[in-house]
Amino acid sequence: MSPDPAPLVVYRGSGKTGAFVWSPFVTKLEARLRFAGISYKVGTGSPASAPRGKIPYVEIGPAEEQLGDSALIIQRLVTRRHSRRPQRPPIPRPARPRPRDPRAVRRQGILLHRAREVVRQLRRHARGRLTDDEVAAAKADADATVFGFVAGSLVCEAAPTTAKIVRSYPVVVKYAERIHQKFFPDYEKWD
Ligand SMILES: N[C@@H](CCC(=O)N[C@@H](CS)C(=O)NCC(=O)O)C(=O)O
Repeated sequence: MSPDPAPLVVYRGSGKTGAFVWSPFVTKLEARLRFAGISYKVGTGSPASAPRGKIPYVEIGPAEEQLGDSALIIQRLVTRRHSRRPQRPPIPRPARPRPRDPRAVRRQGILLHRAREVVRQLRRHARGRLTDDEVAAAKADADATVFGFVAGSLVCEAAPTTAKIVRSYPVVVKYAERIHQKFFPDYEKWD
């Protein structure tokens, strides 16, 4: 078998394997890598040996380049690799021929004005400038972040109050269970 062209090691600050660690940022990163189908190995590491003084951090490729911060790692390994150039959706132009009835003309003018306003608003809020791939990536980032914090809260024995608050939202726990089942079947689940 040929060696992995870009071996990736995620340092989690714990030697435990087959289980979530307490850090929400570590689980956020692991979730995002798994959503994108990027395989990785886990390593222990510690904040003291991390490039930014915090876990998670990763080591990439044969050169063993180190990179810290979950958001920057995700941007480097997932978002940039999968994103395409954004496309600008066209602003609707009036259909021709125009109806002759003056009331219909006025109504059409109002509708068109509103449609253009909606497109302008979308562009202003940037959604209208995003490709479907970019929207999917943003949703996956959000899922990974929420999952990281929910799973982190549920496994962290040092924060029982936080776990209790999370458990008081059964929908949130079910959401995390679904992600666990689909993407982390090899990991022990929280109690
Ligand atoms: N912005 C960082 C935050 C990472 C972070 O705060 N990690 C904590 C563990 S949850 C840590 O390493 N703390 C150790 C320290 O600050 O000394 C990221 O997204 O990776």
